[in-house]
Amino acid sequence: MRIQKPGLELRHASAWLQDRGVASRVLQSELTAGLPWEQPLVRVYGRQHPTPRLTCWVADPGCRYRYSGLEQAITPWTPALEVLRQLLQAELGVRFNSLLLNRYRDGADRMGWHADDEPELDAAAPIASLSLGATRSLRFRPKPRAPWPEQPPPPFAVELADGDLLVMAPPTQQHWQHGLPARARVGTERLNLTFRCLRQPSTAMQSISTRAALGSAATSTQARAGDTPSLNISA
Ligand SMILES: O=C(O)CCC(=O)C(=O)O
Repeated sequence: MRIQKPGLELRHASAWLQDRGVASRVLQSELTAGLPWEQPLVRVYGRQHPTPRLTCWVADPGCRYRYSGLEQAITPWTPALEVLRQLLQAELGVRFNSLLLNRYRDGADRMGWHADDEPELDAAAPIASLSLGATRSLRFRPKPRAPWPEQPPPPFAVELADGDLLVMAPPTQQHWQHGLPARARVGTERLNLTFRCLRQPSTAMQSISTRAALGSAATSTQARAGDTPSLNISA
């Protein structure tokens, strides 16, 4: 489904993973158990807070991820993540060189309002977001200072369920913010994977300090072609 608003272009494909034969539950378990999840401390208004979720930065060599003076270690692509990257690249015609994973342990974990608009990101490339596990609501709101002709468009939300793909195409990050609020009644985990294109992998850094208060992390990315390894995530 296409969602178009002034300055925003999204594509939401329900059960995208399942439609490609990926067993989402198996994939979720593999990623949950197999990745070196971190809960970094970020500085917000001079005070340090643990991010209200776990994160993992997977990237090509040189794609550095930095926030609040800390640099998140680069985790190499696992076979499963490489398969997902190849699938997305084939579908979207984009080379992704990095991937931010967010792990929301339950409905209390969240992500603050932000836009993925760091200068290190290739602003001409889309960000591809895959969801696994619990359904959560991703909210969008227009940036206050964007050049809206009259009234800014109203905020809205997209419900992201297990296996869904959300493509955020340019110029969405330029004019809109997004965030994932807490949802009290959710008691199960959700993973979100955002595939990104970093413009200059060797010098790329990311700053997420202000979006961190309510939750946050986020970054940039890009990729390369190669053999698609097989793995045990087929349905
Ligand atoms: O969890 C989500 O769906 C949103 C993740 C996000 O906004 C980000 O990684 O920048």
